[in-house]
Amino acid sequence: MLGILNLTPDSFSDGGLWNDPPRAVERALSMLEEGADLLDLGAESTRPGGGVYGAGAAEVPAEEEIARLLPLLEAVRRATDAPLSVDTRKGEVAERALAAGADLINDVSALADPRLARAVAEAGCPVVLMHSRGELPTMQRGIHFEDVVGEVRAELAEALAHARSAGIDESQVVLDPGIGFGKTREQNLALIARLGELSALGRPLLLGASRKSFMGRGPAERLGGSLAAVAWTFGSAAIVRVHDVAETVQLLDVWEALAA
Ligand code: HH2
Repeated sequence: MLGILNLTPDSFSDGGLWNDPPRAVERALSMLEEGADLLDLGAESTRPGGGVYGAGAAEVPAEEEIARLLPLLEAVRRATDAPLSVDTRKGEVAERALAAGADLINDVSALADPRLARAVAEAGCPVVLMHSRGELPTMQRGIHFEDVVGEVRAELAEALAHARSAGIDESQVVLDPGIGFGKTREQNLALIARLGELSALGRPLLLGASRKSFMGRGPAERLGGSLAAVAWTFGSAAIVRVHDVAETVQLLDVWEALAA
């Protein structure tokens, strides 16, 4: 399980909560104590625009993302040996993060920046490639899929082939259907319901459904829906990306005990 640590002022559900080093370290350690296996540090919100989030998140220049991320990443790195992922779309940020001790890169743009692909290929580290269509500011407009699961599967296969052609070994890659990124509520539900069909791609799958807007209500009131998505994908998602670590651990413990 991957615990989310948003080091941003504007993330949709926890913006501004953890953006100073002592609080970030405290939050990181508490998620690990609660049972997170790894942490995902993000210094740029990727809230898509054109839908419920209006204009979406503002694009952050690389220098600003680095200035936000590095002190917090360094502080968390000093405090724990747990694997640390960095959520970024920018090669420059990925290079600095890997040099500062990040273990993997989580790229919601699936290698749109060739410099990020080079950094990952050179480091030989794991990388998450997430599915999305279009640009973040307008992603929730004009959405069209005939067969969302089939098309996401085909586009993730293309992302994997693109990674290989950039010198990244297939064994480094984790794939993610990109819940909430350029998809309607029904399409998000179909991708979660049929996540197992993406196993045909032969790579571990990551699911990021935590507190996403397709569940309706406000972000703080989406715990039940977030847990339902984790429960449903037990067995098909290798990694779940969550805000509510303790609650998710409890769900998984009980689920496993029932299945034993
Ligand atoms: N979702 C968000 C951010 N990064 N990475 C992956 N691999 N998969 C996801 O579904 C995913 C992601 C958006 O959620 P959050 O980090 O909570 O919000 P924000 O982007 O506003 O910081």
